[in-house]
Formats: sequence, C-alpha cells, structure tokens
Amino acid sequence: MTTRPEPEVTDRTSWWTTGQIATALGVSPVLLRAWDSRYGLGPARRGPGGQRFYGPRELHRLRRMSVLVNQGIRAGTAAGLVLSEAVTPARSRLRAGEIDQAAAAVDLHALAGLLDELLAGHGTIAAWTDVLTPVLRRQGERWQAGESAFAAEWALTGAVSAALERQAARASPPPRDRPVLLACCAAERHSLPMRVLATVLREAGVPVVFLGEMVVPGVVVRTAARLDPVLVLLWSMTPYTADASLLAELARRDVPVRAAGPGWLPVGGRVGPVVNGLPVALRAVSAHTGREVTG
Ligand code: B12
Repeated sequence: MTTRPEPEVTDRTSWWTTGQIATALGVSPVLLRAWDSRYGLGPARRGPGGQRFYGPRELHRLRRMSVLVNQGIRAGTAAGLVLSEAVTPARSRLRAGEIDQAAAAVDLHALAGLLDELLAGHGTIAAWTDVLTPVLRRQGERWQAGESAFAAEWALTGAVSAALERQAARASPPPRDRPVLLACCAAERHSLPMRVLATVLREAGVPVVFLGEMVVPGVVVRTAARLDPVLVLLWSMTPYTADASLLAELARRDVPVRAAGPGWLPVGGRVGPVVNGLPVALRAVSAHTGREVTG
C-alpha cells in the first residue's frame, strides 16, 4: 500500500467549499455569498472558476458572524465586530510568543489563562494550526539542538491538554450515537493531535471517545468491539511507535480503522492513506459519519 503525505496548504482538498461551510453552520450558501460581497467576509482563495475556498481562519470568522446574528445583532454590526477582532498573523505570533515565554517560566497559572483566552478567541482549529503548532515545533527544535527545556515542554503540553479538555467540556453533550474512537499506539506518548481532534469533534457535536496516550493493544480491540465505532483512528507520531499488527488485527475484525500520524508514513497505512493533518482527519470523519464536519 502506498502512502500519501499530508496535502500542502495550497492543495485545494485542504479547504472547505461554500456548500460545506453552509452545512456546518446551518446557513444558506446564498447568505454566505451575501456576507462576502457586502461585508468582505469572504473565502481565503478562489478556484479558476471563481469557486470559493475557505480555510480555518475564515471558518472561525463565519461561525462568529453566525453566532452574533443568531443573538439578534444586525448583520452589518456583527460583521464590523467580527472583522475588528479578526485573527491576524501578527496577533497569532504575539500569542505564540506569550505562550512560549510562560512555558519557559513554567508559569502554569499564566499558561492556563493564555490558553483559555487563545481557544476562546481563535477557535480550536485556528488556535492549534496558527499558534500551538508553531510553538510545539519550536520546542522540538530546541530539544533536537540539545537545549534542556524539559520543564517547559512538560508545562506546555500538560497545560494545552488541560485547556483543550476544558474547551471540550463547554460543548453541549453529543447525541447518543456510534462514536469515533481515537487511540494512541501502545508506546506513543505524543497525544496532543488526537486531543485536538477530540475537542474539535466534541464542538461539532460528533460523539467521540479518546482513549489517551500509550493504550494497550487489547484495550483498543476490546473497546472497538464494545462501542462499534464509525471510525477508529490509530495514532503514531514516530515510526517506532506505529503498531502495524494492531492495525491489521482491527482491520481483520472488520473495524473501520485508519492509520493516523506521521509515524505511519514510512510503513504505510495498509488500510487507506495515512490520515496526517487536522483537515484530512475531519474529512475522514465526515466520510464515515455521513455528515459534513468542519469543526
Ligand atoms: C510535545 C512533545 C513531546 C511530549 C508529548 C506530550 C503529549 N502529551 O503529547 C513528550 C515530552 C512526552 C515527548 C516525548 C518524546 N519525544 Co517528543 N515531541 C514533542 C513535540 C515538541 C510536539 C509534539 C506534537 O504534538 N506535535 C504536533 C505538531 C506540532 O507536529 P507537526 O509535525 O507540526 O504535525 C504533523 C502531524 O502531527 C500532523 N498533524 C498535526 N496536527 C494534527 C492533528 C490531527 C488530528 C492529525 C490527524 C494530524 C496532525 O501534521 C503534521 C505533519 O506531519 C515534538 C516536536 C514536533 N515537531 O512535533 C517532539 C518530537 C515529536 N519528539 C521527539 C522525540 C524523539 C521524543 C522522545 C523519543 C524523546 C524523549 N524526550 O525521550 C519521547 C518519545 C515518547 C514516546 N514514547 O512517544 C521527536 C521525534 C523524532 C522522530 N521523528 O522520531 C520530535 C519531532 C522532536 C525532535 N525534533 O526531535 N515529546
């Protein structure tokens, strides 16, 4: 089985169309086009035929717009508010710097406040993509350069996990339905990407069960048998944690399972291309649940 790397940001499949955004927000495509032409709440880019393509930042702005309008605020006023609080790259860099500093100082109180504010202001997807991912990558580079920053990494990842749990807990309870099951392979301690996905799915009203880091293979098999999930994502961050025999065992039992994370790229997913990015994961969930999930 060949593997497919995560699509580039320029790859059109990483973006959402007007129809997908309309379904996710429960508004009509006509209204979205009106918000674009009247208030400039438009897509990130357009295809050759003028088709609109929205990214996480635009989705966040439109969700805010829709919430404000539903609260009875006039569309023009709401658009002004949304545009004035727009998440700009400069603002994201500022937030990233503040979080990095609080982590370096192992200031858990400041970290919790900054992360809650970030998630509320940017939305989970943009907070992860635009702010937390760069901060975490920088941590990784420091580690690789031999800098001893274990305390900062520990503080940061613990605080991010906890903030994401708080954010998920604010969402309304999901319907009682077959869940999406997320699990890390048995030796895998890098759990944040799955925690982010669990949060985004909770916010989107999709039932999700996240088993956490370092899950014993038998537990994944038994939980899948018990919950009858619509989809299982088996996460591996590094090649030495990818458990191909567990993946094969789940597939043999007819569990709808996909390999997720860069750890699978050298060995291949065996059951379809590797799910290696948040938008790709959301599309996989959409395909298996039959409903458009854009976060
Ligand atoms: C935080 C962290 C830890 C924490 C994890 C805590 C936690 N609860 O998650 C701790 C301290 C436990 C840890 C431990 C280790 N770590 Co570490 N860690 C990281 C760090 C800094 C961030 C991990 C992360 O969340 N990445 C997510 C984003 C930031 O990564 P990304 O590359 O942008 O994202 C890719 C995918 O994940 C995917 N993606 C992004 N978001 C999403 C969302 C979804 C839903 C999906 C499906 C995909 C997806 O798209 C990207 C393209 O591939 C990375 C550095 C890095 N660059 O990732 C190192 C890193 C992953 N760790 C590394 C190593 C070596 C280790 C240790 C072996 C070292 C050690 N200290 O003992 C152990 C291994 C533990 C184990 N058995 O798993 C290396 C791995 C190198 C390799 N490829 O083999 C890295 C890359 C650091 C480095 N530069 O060398 N680590």
